Amino acid sequence: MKVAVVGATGLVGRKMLQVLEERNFPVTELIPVASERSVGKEITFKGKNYKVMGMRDAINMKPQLAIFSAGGDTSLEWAPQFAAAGITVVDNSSAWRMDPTKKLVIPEINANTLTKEDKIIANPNCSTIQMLVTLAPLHKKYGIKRVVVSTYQSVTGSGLKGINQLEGEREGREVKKAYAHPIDRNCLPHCDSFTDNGYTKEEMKLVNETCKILNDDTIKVTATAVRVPVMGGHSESVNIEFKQDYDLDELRDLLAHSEGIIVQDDPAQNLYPMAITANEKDEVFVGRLRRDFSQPNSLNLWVVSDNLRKGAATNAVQIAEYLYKHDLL
Ligand code: 2RA
Repeated sequence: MKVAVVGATGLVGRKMLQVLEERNFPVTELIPVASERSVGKEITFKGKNYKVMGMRDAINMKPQLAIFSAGGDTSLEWAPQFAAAGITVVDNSSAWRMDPTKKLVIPEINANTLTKEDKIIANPNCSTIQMLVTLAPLHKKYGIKRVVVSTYQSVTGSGLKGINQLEGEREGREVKKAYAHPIDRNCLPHCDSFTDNGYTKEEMKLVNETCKILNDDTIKVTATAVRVPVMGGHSESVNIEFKQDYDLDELRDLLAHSEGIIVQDDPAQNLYPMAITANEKDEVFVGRLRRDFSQPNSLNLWVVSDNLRKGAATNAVQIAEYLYKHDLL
């Protein structure tokens, strides 16, 4: 299959190439696409060199699939042009996520809603993906009324500029700033930009995407998204109020047998999910499961996942795998 990767030279784009190769997705010809300044650069994929090309040339190569991670503006301009040429687009930007005509997909939850007519498919935000892989089985069994989440997000969520600022500060080098303040030895309650309601766009993604993906607008969500000086992996503290009571051991067992989840939950052995152990893995790691004694039917848990993999590249490739397996391309 001819596959285009749009944004192939970026942090997530490069991770997409890595995951496509690792999972042996049936790519017979790669079409790496990037901005004009990167055209002509060479990309090595499955031992073969490919030259980066521009958008129009990529469309003319007629790939069956294009996986985008090139920012919202580029996706708004070009995803419809790829789709109009009959190319199925899986887009990692926020451009199409809340568009009522576009599917927002986490394969473990709602890939079964996909059809051949879906030519632009949205990949949810990284912090949403890891939270919902965990919440979906719990919502199905117990019904979720309300979620309170605080995130602790890696600088890799800001791409190379986030990594460069942290490394530069640690090494005492002047670098281009990704953030409003220093990030080394600091935490910033500021991911993405602030909106008129006092929340950041990152926090509102958690609020809005949760209801769309679980297809339930009654779920109440409130979020605080924090940038932390961590190189790989987002962590989240999640408080959940259910519609009914639960048995903690039964709930833990349900998660342990849910697709895409690894439960790491043995405080006596200091076993709980950590960014350094989730890094470069595709699962969502859940631990610190405990009843919230402050209100009925409520639970606290801790979720960690590699934001560049399951939070972006792997989820997108898993969508592509579903499309290929079910002959929807
Ligand atoms: C972040 N979730 O971590 C955003 C990027 N996708 O900044």
